[in-house]
Amino acid sequence: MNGPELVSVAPTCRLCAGPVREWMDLGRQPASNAFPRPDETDAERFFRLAVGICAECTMVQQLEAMPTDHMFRADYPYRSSTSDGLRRHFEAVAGWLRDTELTDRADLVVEIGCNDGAMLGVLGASGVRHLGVDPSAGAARTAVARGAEVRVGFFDEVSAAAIRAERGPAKVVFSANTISHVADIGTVFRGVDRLLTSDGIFVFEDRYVADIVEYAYFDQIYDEHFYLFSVRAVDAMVARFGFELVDVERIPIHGGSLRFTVARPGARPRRASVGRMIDEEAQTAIGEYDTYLRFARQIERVGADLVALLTDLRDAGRRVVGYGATSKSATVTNFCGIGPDLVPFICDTTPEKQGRLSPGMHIPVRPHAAFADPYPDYALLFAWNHAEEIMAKERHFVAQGGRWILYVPHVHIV
Ligand code: JHZ
Repeated sequence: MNGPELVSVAPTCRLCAGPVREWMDLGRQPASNAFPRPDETDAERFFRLAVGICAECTMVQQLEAMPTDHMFRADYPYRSSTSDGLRRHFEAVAGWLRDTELTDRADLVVEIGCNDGAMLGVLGASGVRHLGVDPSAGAARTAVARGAEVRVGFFDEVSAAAIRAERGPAKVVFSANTISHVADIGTVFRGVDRLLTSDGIFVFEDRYVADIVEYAYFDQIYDEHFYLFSVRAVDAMVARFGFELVDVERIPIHGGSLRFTVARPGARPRRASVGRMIDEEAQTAIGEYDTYLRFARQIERVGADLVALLTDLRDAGRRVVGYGATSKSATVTNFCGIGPDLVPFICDTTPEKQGRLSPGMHIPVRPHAAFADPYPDYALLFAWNHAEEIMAKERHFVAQGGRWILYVPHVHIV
């Protein structure tokens, strides 16, 4: 076994230098999207997945960080378009930006972390001036095939300055499920500062910490989700980087997310939604340490219940298969110690994950066809955020007696 690889430790807040109080240690964890081949397991890297909250700005953040270039490599396997729901969501985002902001032929949109072009491909097809920036060459190839233009690499002040020099300023900078992933988040905001027009907007979507706590989505905590955003903490963060949070909206993605709209101070009216949500967070104590301590106790309970259920099913001779080799499943399996003895394989539609092993616990990942060959007795739904879509698709599994196991907000069988 490799020892934990401690890369960088932040006893103080990455944003305001206030003290960070740890509330949960989820143990030794791998990079959640590094699926090793069976002969590559010795090269896996681990870190201590510990989460805390800043006593001053209330940003929830990890105490140690997996290095960015290890998480987001050229062969990063996640693809936004593997879910119909996400594809429809990004088509809607593209339509909204095109109709409200990108109305002039000269307007430029830059997407940070464009992945396989689920959003940008739609704008490209509409003739909108655009550029995606993404470190994954594999995902970028698919985006390009969809008609999007992509620069392979990270977005920071240097690449942003180069984009501005080549193409001029951007009216919109957009990003989904990326901004919270960057521990050194100042590089992103300095890049946006270089790139954005004086009246432009920076729109980013990310998971909402209040939903994670309320519905016990503890598996949304993994290496890539370095920060868990609240409105109050993001409001303070963007102000620190010289911007203003002008709007915030709840969106039903990945179990509960927020769409933040940021502008230069005074450039856009600040909508009432910002103050209203900050007040709601104060009423539900979302910025308080004790809220997270209670959440940590709930996580321990869910983990113990899940292992007990899987052990009972195995001992009773029942077949359980994992469904969806999500990043989230890395947290669940490594935190609970769930390996191939309890879940012999996970099926997943992503070709880049198939034939490989799950990070850390080394559960084989098989193509979707393996699910019905033959159907298991139980399917452990790691992709619970796509439950509606998956359960509709897998009606036959249930019709012939199969059952789903869910572990959020508590362990239950449906
Ligand atoms: P899904 C990733 O998280 C990583 P993950 C990242 N950090 C992030 O924030 C979100 O995405 C946006 C498979 N699947 O969306 C495909 C099926 O097999 O929950 C995927 O491997 N059959 C950037 O990985 C996985 O499940 C299906 O029918 O937690 C879903 O991954 C469907 C719908 C999915 O994100």
